[in-house]
Amino acid sequence: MKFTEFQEFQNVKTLVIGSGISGVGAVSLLCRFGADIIFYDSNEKLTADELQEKLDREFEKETDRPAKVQPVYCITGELPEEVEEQVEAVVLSPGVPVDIPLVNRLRDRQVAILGEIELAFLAEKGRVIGITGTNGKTTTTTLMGEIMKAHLGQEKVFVVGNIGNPYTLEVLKTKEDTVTVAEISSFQLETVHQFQPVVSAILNITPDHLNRHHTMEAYAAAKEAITCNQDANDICVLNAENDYTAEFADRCPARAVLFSSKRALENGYYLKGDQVVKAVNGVENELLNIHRDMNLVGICNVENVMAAIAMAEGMQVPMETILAVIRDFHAVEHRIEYVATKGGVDYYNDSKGTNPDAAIQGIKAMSKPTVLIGGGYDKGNEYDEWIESFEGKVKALVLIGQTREKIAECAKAHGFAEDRIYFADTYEECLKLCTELADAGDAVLLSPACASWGMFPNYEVRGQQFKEYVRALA
Ligand code: UMA
Repeated sequence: MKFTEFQEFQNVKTLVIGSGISGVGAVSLLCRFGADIIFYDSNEKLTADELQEKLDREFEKETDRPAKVQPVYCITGELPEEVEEQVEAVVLSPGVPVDIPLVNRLRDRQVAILGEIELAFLAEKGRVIGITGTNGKTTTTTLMGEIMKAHLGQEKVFVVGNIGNPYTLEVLKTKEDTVTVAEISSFQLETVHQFQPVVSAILNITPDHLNRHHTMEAYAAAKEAITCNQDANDICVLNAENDYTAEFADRCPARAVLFSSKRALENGYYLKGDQVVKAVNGVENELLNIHRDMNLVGICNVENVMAAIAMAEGMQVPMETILAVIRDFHAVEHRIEYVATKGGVDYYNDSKGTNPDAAIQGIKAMSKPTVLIGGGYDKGNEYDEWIESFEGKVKALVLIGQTREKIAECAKAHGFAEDRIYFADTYEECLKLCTELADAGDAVLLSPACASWGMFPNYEVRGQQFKEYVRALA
């Protein structure tokens, strides 16, 4: 069974797996589609009543909710065989791997498997901009949303997806003249079938989430799937300096538009000295000065800005609108975010540095001796390049979480002095150590190179807690 129209869900026995924000969004939308829903979470610590309460809380907010919708059957723990047998379609939350036994069995039975993004897209009425990449997605998506709002008006733009706003909860507001700016993770791209952005971007592809995708090839393929329904009328913005995305430019089904932070391009956007330049057939046009016309720091952000300019031009936004928004735009929370100066020490929250490559950008952006907080959930990443990027800037390493021993061993192997490595069990302890280790004129940076899972529900909560501890310092 294949779903190409949302009307096809009428009375279809649909299993929604995962009771996080995506699952709640998917159920809410499927109710409108008239589906016969089973809302399921494999976490046996949750109860069916708790799942129902999550739905009730969402439904209460929905003022336009139809009076008559089918009741939702909620279930947690093991899914009974007789329930599984009835399932005709399944909607996966992003955090649910596509190769767990339950999903494999359903796939073998030819049951349609959709992601939450795909489900939402079936009801999309306007144009979509899709943004993926290992790092920079959230900053670029937020900036892109602001540019589109400046161009079309607040009410005509929806910013959704991995950024933390489920697409399924917004899509019914879309109209022919609206634009949806969607941050899409590799997890979400594993389960798209019809999803077709008019403009997409793959900002970069570096090792991440390998415990889920198993190989770099599979991870890159998931990212490339953002273009799987695009054609030559569509645009895909790609980073000319990333091995994976540069190579993809020749295979990309959409018209590839390139940006580079390292060299001039015959056609595309690039950094030349302190200027972002656009070239058309080798003819250059200076667009902005990265110090005067941007508040964001770091080369990674210059790349994000170039990608946003390329996408916005692809959406026919006038350059003066684009540049005006960039001039006013400030760092997104949890991305190399300045928190406070306490005792002469600057504190930065880069909790979104959830993989080594993102964390490299974090440390690169520091200009002072830095006490670095790292460690967290083990996604199977290697830390060598991250440690090498310290370049004498890191005066102490405070490590926490599942990966702390692995990182410590790696740091020592790269010549980082053992007596400058410290372990903490809690974030409170981390902060205490940092205040002892950092002197006036230093910086403390939380940029863990690891996900927060296991200690926190997500990187936002980790960053919030860090900021609370910092603000409470004398
Ligand atoms: N679950 C199962 N079975 C499983 C696995 C999980 O039932 O086999 C259940 C869990 O018990 C849990 C629920 O699924 O109750 C969680 O679902 P989820 O992890 O998909 O969480 P959501 O709250 O729906 O959040 C998801 C994204 N989470 C992940 O991709 C892990 C959010 O991205 C995203 O903001 C949100 O959808 C809206 O689109 C977070 C993230 O960490 C921020 N993303 C990764 C990243 O940015 O690196 C990809």
